[in-house]
Amino acid sequence: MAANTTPAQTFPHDFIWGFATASFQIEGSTNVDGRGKSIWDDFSKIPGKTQDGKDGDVATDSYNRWKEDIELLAEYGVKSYRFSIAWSRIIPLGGRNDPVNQKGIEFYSKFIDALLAKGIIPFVTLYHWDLPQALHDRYGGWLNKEEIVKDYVNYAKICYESFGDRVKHWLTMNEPWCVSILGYGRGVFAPGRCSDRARSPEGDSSTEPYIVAHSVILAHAYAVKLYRDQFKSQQHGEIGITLNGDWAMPYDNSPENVAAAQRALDFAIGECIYADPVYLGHYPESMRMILGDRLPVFTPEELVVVKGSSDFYGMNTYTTNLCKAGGDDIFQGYVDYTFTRPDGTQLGNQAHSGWLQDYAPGFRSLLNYLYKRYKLPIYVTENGFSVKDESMKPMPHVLHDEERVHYFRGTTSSLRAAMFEDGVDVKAYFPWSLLDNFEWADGYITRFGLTYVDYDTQKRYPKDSAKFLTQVSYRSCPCRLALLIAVFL
Ligand code: GBH
Repeated sequence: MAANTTPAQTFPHDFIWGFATASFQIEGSTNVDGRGKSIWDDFSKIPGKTQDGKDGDVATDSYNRWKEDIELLAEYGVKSYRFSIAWSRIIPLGGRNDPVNQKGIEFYSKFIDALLAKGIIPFVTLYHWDLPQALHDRYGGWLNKEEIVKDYVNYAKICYESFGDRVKHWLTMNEPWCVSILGYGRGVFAPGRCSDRARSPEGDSSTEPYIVAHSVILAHAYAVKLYRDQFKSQQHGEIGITLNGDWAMPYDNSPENVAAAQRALDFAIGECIYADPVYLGHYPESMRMILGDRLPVFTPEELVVVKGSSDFYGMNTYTTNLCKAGGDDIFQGYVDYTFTRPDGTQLGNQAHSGWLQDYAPGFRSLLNYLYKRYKLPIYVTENGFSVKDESMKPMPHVLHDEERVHYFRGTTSSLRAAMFEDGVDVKAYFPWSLLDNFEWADGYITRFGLTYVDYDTQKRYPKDSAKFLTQVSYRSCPCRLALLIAVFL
């Protein structure tokens, strides 16, 4: 792999790059302008659900500071910004017969206009985990396929109608694996349901995640169908889903660990519980063998809508796992993950998040794997690193986030190698995240920002990683010319 870049390896002029965030992680102002509660509002307030006991009421105060955020994006010179819309700002009670909140529409509308005025392309996620609480209370939210699919499609429709004249890039769902497995299997994310009664009074980890997964795929697929049938011909946008997935390598060469790594890809990392139905039209065999009739069946009619329901492969990826057969975690397909190699060395530098180490070659491998398997252009919609103990570091030292710079030096170089040496068609890259923000069950302790947020003052300070990404990786060049020269030399 090329360690350094040459001019010919800079990104094509239509390559989309920018930074990403999500509504509940940054907006705060949970109680203003008619917003209804989301399932994270109360969940994050239950003692023990977030590491620091903090909630999303203020977050990075971006509902108030949106102009400042756009200024920052413009200063960074990004081409695009990936953000999400809070369903419960648009329809406070969530449902198809519930009132629409004009103030919510106005907020995102002026936000989109302001981005466009700065030449920044809005890249919009419709659902980044903040289900309206009212739908959860009314009929069980994602557990009720008949209702939720219709309500989600109605919400999507309002968004296409309100913003689709200006938004040309839609993501229906962020990381449905997390929605189903973390929300209804492990019970660590809202609504926090699972079989462990110490954690949750209700829930069934052996069935609910798959019911939820099924609803989420169908809601996505019918929202895409609606867009394609009724909006695309006038609005000319593209739409797809974004899935989480980390690269899996066998712990050693033993046949069972080689098989385990493939099973991890099939099963646990989130690609195939969604990707195979969406892109190939069926669940992977290894999942069917383990889960049997727990996997809900698509009717032939549903399958027609699900198959081919994404214009591109939306990919969020952070790390690589070494895989060993065994363990009791069905959500990982009975595969144990480790970062420690057989010789005792670590795969890479450890992040603050226990599940994350810096291992750039895995990023290149994953891009190749997904491109070969699904044969669609890839949009990398998240990729990032939490520096260990960053919350404890003093200013201005904290701004010199060398480990994050190292991470992005690696991933951007892997990205180039995948594109220019391996021929993978990657069309977009969004590092996570524009800002330090509400890191779900971690509260504010774990920081993924390229911009440091001082939560006492809400002031934003660019970290070295932001400078690295804007100045080094994407340096636009007279590409065509450089390429021609390189070819003729
Ligand atoms: C992204 O998910 C989210 O989209 C984003 O909102 C978040 O801020 C960002 O990651 C950083 O965390 O140890 O069993 O709890 C990344 C995918 C999948 C990574 C679940 C963490 C934890 C598994 N995530 N995984 S577990």
